[in-house]
Amino acid sequence: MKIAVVGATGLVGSEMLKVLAERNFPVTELIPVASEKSKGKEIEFKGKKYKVVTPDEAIDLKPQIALFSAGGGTSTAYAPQFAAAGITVIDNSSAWRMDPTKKLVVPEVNAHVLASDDKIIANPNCSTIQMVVVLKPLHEKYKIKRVVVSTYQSVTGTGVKAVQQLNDERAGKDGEKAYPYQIDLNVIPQIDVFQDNGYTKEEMKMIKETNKIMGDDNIRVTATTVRIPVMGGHSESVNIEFENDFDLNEVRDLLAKQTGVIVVDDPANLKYPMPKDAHGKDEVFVGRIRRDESQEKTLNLWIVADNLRKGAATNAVQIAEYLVKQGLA
Ligand code: 2RA
Repeated sequence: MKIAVVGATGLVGSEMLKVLAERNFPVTELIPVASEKSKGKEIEFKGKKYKVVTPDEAIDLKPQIALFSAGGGTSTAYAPQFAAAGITVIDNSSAWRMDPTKKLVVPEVNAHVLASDDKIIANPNCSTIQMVVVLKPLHEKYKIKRVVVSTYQSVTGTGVKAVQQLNDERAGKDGEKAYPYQIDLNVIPQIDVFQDNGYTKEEMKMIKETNKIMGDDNIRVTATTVRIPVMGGHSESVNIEFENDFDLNEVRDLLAKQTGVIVVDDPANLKYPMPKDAHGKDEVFVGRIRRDESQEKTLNLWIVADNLRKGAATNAVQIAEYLVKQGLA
């Protein structure tokens, strides 16, 4: 297949190239796409060099699938043009996620909603993806009433500039700032911009996207999203209230059986998920599984995943794999 990666020079775009190669996605020709200023730059993929082209040039090259990760502006402007040319777009920006005519997909949760006429498919927000993969089997079994989530998010979620800010601060150097405050030796309780209701856009994404992906608007969600000086992945403390009671061993079994989830939950041996271990992995890790003793039918757990992998690139490539397997692209 001819595959375009739009935003190929960015953090998520480079991860998409790695994941396509690692998973042996059937790429016959790669089309790396970026803005005019990166045009002509060479990108290596599976030992071959490919020249970066602009989005307009990429449309003329007619790939079957285009993985977009170049920001909301590029997606809003170009995804419809790619789609009109018959190219299936899998878009990692937030531009189309809440559009009722577009599917928002985490393959382990709702791949079944995809159809051959879906030409722009939205890849959810990183912190939402890792949470819903864990919520899915629990909702099926015990029916979730309410979720309270607090996140501890890696600077890689912001992009290259934020990684540079953290590295500069650690080296005692001045440089460009991605955040309004120092991030090293600090915690910033703001991810993305504030909304009128006092929540940030990231928090509202976690709330709305969870309902859409789970296909259930009755699940009540509240979120506090926080940036921490970490690089390997996002962590989440999640409190889940169910309609029905559960057995802790059964919860562990359900999660262990869930595709894409690895249970790391052995407090006696100090084993629990951490971003430094999740880094570079495609799975979602869950641990610290315990009852909330302050309220019945309520569970606490801790979820960690590499936000550039399952939270972005891996999920997008898995959608592409599903489309190919089902003959939908
Ligand atoms: C973040 N959720 O971590 C974003 C990236 N999509 O900032």
